[in-house]
Amino acid sequence: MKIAIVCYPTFGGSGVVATELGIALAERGHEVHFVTYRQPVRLELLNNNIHFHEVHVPDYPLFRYQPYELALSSKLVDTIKLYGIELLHVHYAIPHAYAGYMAKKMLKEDGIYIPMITTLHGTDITLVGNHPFYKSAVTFSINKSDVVTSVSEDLKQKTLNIFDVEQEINVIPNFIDRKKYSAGYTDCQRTLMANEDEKIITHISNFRKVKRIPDVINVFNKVLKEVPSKLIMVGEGPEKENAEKLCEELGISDNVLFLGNSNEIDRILCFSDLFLLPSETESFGLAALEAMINKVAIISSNTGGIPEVNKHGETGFLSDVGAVDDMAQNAVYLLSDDKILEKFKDKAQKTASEFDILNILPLYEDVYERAYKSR
Ligand code: GMT
Repeated sequence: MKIAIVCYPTFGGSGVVATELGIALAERGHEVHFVTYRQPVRLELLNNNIHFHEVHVPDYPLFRYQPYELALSSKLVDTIKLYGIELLHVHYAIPHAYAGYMAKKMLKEDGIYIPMITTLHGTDITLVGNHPFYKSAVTFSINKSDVVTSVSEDLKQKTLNIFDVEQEINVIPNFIDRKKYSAGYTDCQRTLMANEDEKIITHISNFRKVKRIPDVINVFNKVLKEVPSKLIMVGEGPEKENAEKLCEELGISDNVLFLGNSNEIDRILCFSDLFLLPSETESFGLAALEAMINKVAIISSNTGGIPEVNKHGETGFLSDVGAVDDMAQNAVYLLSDDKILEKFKDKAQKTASEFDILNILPLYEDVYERAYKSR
């Protein structure tokens, strides 16, 4: 099929999922067209089956806010016509589903019918879409989608609770590409990051409030009192500066490395022992899944879709949001006994394997087919 994918091209989970999905679809022989304002970060190679179309929004002084939706829907119409695209898949409802619907309407005027699949990722429902300023438009564009998918059962339930949704919501979990990890890393350079007697704890996120970055630091501070260890913080975002300050105040800066955004998180995760994800809310927790496939155990909050990924007492532990002491205790328990840690790491990797793209891709292909047939 010829598929247009709309997503955020940034380091966020929704963009990563959309990009990896597009790459996998292209490998299966579909022709994939990414339409977004920058080339997605994980999209390296463009080829016959993978195209990228940049949405330009000219800066005009009259506008206080530049009309991105308008530019996006216009670009969609042109691209769909030019390449004979058969299906539109938008990731993250705001504003993509809205712009997608407008494109659909415009194309209909020319006798072109294009089915639209909307994938809900989390904050488009729980934080942003929920806002009264956006809610009507988000409800409208979800209901106008031909097929709606959500990345976890929890997000599906939240969507049904928050919005007046008439559409069926299909749960299609996020995924990893298992074959990338089966060989392991021959150049996994643990010694660059920590001494031999130290354990390595990692956190990866966009450093927004919802990630509860101070909890990450406070859990680590408690762990450090019991277990020699290093904390690796990967990502950029508004909470990063405060996190650096907190490390200074606690006197633990020498043990915490802030690496910024990385395109090579697997090279960091391959030598990590534990991953911390104490988020306020998380529709899925793709970062945890990526850690798990790299054989990393998880200490996380028991919120949103995380329990669908991190199995309490098997792949790691779940604690209530903000329960820093409990998280630290669980982390110390795992890090203090290599045999136990290894068992959890193994189970984490096995559990993550169930989310292999080979199992998930056919679910997307099914909904594509259904949407296409409903024309
Ligand atoms: O984690 C973020 O804040 C970024 C956000 C995004 O839209 O990229 O992530 C959301 O989508 C990811 C991919 O489906 C999920 O794994 C994350 O759990 C979800 N984030 C939240 O719900 C906070």
